[in-house]
Amino acid sequence: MSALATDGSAARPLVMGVVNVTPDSFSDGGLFLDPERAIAHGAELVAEGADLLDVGGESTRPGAEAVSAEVELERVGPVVEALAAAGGSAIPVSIDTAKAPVARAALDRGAAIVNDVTALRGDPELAGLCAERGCEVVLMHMQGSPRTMQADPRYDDVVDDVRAYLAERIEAAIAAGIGEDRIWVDPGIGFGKTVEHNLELLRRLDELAELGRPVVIGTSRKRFLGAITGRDVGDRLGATIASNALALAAGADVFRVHDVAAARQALDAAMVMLGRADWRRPRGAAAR
Ligand code: HH2
Repeated sequence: MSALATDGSAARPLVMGVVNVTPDSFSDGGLFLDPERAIAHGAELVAEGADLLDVGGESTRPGAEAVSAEVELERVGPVVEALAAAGGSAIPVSIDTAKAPVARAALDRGAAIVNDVTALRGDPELAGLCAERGCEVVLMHMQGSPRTMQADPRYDDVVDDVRAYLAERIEAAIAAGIGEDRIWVDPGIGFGKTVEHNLELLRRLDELAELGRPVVIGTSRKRFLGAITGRDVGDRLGATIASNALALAAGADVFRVHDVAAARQALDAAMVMLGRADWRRPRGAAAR
């Protein structure tokens, strides 16, 4: 199942709702570790207008401890299964993992997309698995690893460096047999980047769109938004929305967010303001 048109373009912005089945995610750790709560949360995000759900069982926040494939799978397995089954009639589920055994089990349970923050560098088995299954793959840029990435991130030119990295990872994915039309790219906001690096990537996102693949962007509630607003992690929705609207204007296609209803409304309205959608036919308009 593809979440995009056959030419790889998104006719409208796709909202990817985050379901973190973890005890330690940076903004919602522990809230949805119980599978029943995670499943209910995913269903709620679908009702709020998500186009995709991204289910993850390992936090990648700076300094996070790695977890084993067994633990990760125990967390995400039942959640993917329930949401992908419900999504048989509704929306595709993405598995946020760098581990082939977790991805395999999630694909077996109905996931349609593999979202890998290591861009297929973390597990040598993952590229072949994705090629074999023909699923969509998100290749994200990260400098270093979650444990160390925020120590002292450096680039010559962050946008040129991220773009070159993603171009190389696209080539590697294609060489492994993954169809180019299955590949999405993501600059990895907050993954080995200073506040300035994140801002520069957002301002020049159009240069990543030139790679010709759908661009995923994940700014939701992240630390750089706290740095520029002085707001705590639970109080960054306004800044998240601003970053999503500007990223949309700069060419982003897929928006990974925790707060789906607000993002959906903002992105649909921004599409009209950008002259890319007709306001006379608002999405989901109440018949009055
Ligand atoms: N950000 C996070 C996790 N996965 N995947 C992509 N493609 N892009 C991102 O920006 C991205 C991602 C971090 O957010 P979250 O999942 O809420 O936190 P944690 O890693 O602490 O679980």
